[in-house]
Amino acid sequence: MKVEQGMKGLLIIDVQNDFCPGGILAAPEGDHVVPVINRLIDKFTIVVASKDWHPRTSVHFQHWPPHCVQNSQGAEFHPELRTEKIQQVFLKGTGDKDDGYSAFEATNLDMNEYLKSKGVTELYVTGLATDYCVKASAMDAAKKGFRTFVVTDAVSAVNVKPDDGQQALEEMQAAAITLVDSSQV
Ligand code: VGL
Ligand code: ZN
Repeated sequence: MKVEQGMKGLLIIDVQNDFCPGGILAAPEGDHVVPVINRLIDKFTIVVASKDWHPRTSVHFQHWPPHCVQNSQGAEFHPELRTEKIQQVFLKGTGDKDDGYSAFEATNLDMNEYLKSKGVTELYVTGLATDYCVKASAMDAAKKGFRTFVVTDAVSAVNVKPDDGQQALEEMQAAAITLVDSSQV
């Protein structure tokens, strides 16, 4: 009998210049995720990414310094990310009243439908930032029925408060999301 094998998808959240050191809303160690993600990419047949993609003015900027403005240099992927391996980019936070923390809120394409149409049942979440968009995306993935993993050495937090990243990981675990190290993938 053939055992059904779940298709694994890699989701790379917001590995953009503005969230890396030197950027306007940096996760202090945001660039550390890049080599880890670059190694993980080869273990997946389905690789997708999100971009925070805000208009020049947005209610979102009442909470945050203006970042990841559409077509700006800060909204570009980190220059060392292996972007040629990314099969689809999902744009989120694109409206002027839209925070768009979760990649499932992307407006250019429905990510849930895309991943399901590719047969993805297990989703491995990586990228920036642990305490905002990684958390929101992983929580939505679990709600939408994906077996959801967060790769702990492939995510990094902004840490407005010093333990925000750690708290986010605990909240995700409590929501039946599995934390794994990249060596376990
Ligand atoms: C994010 C804060 C504001 C993120 C985006 O990508 O985690 N955080 N916008
Ligand atoms: Zn944003």
